[in-house]
Amino acid sequence: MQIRVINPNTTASMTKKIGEAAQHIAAPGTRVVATNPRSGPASIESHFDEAISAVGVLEEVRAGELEQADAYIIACFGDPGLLAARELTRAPVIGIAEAAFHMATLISTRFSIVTTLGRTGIIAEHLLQSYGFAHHCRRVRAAEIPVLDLEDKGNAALDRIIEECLRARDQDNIGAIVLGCGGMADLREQISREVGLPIVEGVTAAMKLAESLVSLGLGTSKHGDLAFPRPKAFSGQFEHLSQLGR
Ligand code: 5HY
Repeated sequence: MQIRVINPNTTASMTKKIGEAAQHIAAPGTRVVATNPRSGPASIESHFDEAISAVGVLEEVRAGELEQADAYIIACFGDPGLLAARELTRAPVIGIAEAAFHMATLISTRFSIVTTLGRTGIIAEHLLQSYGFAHHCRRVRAAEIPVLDLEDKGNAALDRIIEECLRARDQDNIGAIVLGCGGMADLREQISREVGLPIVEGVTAAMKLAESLVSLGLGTSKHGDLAFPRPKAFSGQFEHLSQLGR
């Protein structure tokens, strides 16, 4: 099977890292195609960044449909454009936040999230509410590091994340920790060793869920709100979408 892993920001080094982490955990026979939009924010750290990145995600799903992708992963912890992306395909589309929440509640009754910036924590809280996991999450913590600090091994980003995970372990009365950024895709094993708690990382969690759905022959339902968009005229920079609908 071919799984298209979409990094919604435009930082190629992060896309490469996310793709390697996904391929590393993939089952034999699963091929990961890691991509990012050509247009959009270098990192997603606000509602504005997220709104712009969602259009890029949709363009990547449209490209994936031409390459017969068997499943899609949206590798940003805000799950930007998730439901809209599901309208464009019969294949499963998994957001890394939603995947991590599902996995964390299968191994613990309570978990905390450790993300990058406090201001993006609210986005995670909104997702916890809308996905129905709010009562499982004790706390959304922030290491207060810009997302792109994760691309430079030289700074203290990893130490800040581990410190915050240790605080969560010692103060939040939890059974697991969810890492709240796609840019942390390569950190799960190291942090788990340092903190001694199960660490759920979204990209790898989403890979296993996507493989499971494809192997079960389960895809995005086309009955109801996730049916293909209705055909209509689009104008300006979106004119090319006019022949999209079915
Ligand atoms: C992410 N931003 O996963 C989010 C994380 C965050 O560019 N990739 C980003 O901190 O909200």
